[in-house]
Amino acid sequence: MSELASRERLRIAVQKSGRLGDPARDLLTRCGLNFRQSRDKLFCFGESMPIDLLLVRDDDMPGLIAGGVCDLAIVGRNVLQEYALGHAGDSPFSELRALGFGGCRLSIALPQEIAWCDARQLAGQRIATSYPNLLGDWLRRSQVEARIVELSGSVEIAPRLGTADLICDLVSSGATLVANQLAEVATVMNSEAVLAGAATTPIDERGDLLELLLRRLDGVLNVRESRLILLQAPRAALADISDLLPGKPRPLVTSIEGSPDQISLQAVCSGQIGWADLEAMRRVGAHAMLVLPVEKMLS
Ligand code: PRT
Ligand code: ZN
Repeated sequence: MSELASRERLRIAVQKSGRLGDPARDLLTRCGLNFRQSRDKLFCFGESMPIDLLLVRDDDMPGLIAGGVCDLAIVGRNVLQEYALGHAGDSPFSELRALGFGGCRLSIALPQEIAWCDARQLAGQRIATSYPNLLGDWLRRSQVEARIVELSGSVEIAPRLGTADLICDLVSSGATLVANQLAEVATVMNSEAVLAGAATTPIDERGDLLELLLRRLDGVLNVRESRLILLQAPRAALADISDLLPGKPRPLVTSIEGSPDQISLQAVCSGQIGWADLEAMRRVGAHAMLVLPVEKMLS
């Protein structure tokens, strides 16, 4: 068995710079991992667990997993699927978890002065993109033949330079399109950062480590939108207050020493608790309300 195939430590590819690097490392830190960075800043040695990071460009990540150099990667779904479409012979990746950051969409955008009807009007047009496989796949599914102009960056200026008629690029706020007088007209795919791995789980120590990491990740991801609420109220208001708790959790209710008609309530609510929720609870008698973010949860 090769050295790579029999590694005991799990290796995760994380973006070296770029928009997914910091949130990826932050997420892993919240899973209890901490790292010592090598002097060349390309490798982070896991000190709390046998899990190391390789800091690379996102475009290299699918190949690193396919080649067995890394077990996992935190990468945009767009990058993963672009690679998978171009390497039909490789074993596919598995998307282990969607991570809820790096949200964007790969969209078709036209110069604002051109009216949009449907995909058929793209026939024969030149479309600039960094995602030729995803775009090609979408055009095939839309039964449209167009010319794909592959660019590695600055896609949005291609129509103004005359090198393409329209573009297919990632959009998040839409500000870049507006600044370049382009209008978003169709979505090719929705994307976000995902934890990706090879299609088959490693059967050595890394398999157990992966399971542990996924459990911790779920403990962080599942409570990310959750809030812990603490409050006091008259016992008679319990039913009304329970009805108002976002996500309708089962609250933990305790009596307040010396005040038998008063209760103290604690509940983990799925979703934000807004001012309006608190005001509604106050109207039915709640007071001393505290809302706290939840960092992690293990059931
Ligand atoms: O150096 P490296 O190769 O690793 O990084 P990169 O420059 O290729 O990628 P990077 O860091 O820009 O993006 C990494 C990943 O973040 C992408 O693959 C997506 O999964 C995700 N992501 C989320 C985005 C955006 N949002 C995004 N808005 N990636 C790029 N953009 C760009 C887009 O290309 C366009 O130029 O931002 C501009 C549009 O943004 P808005 O807000 O103006 O619409
Ligand atoms: Zn890249």
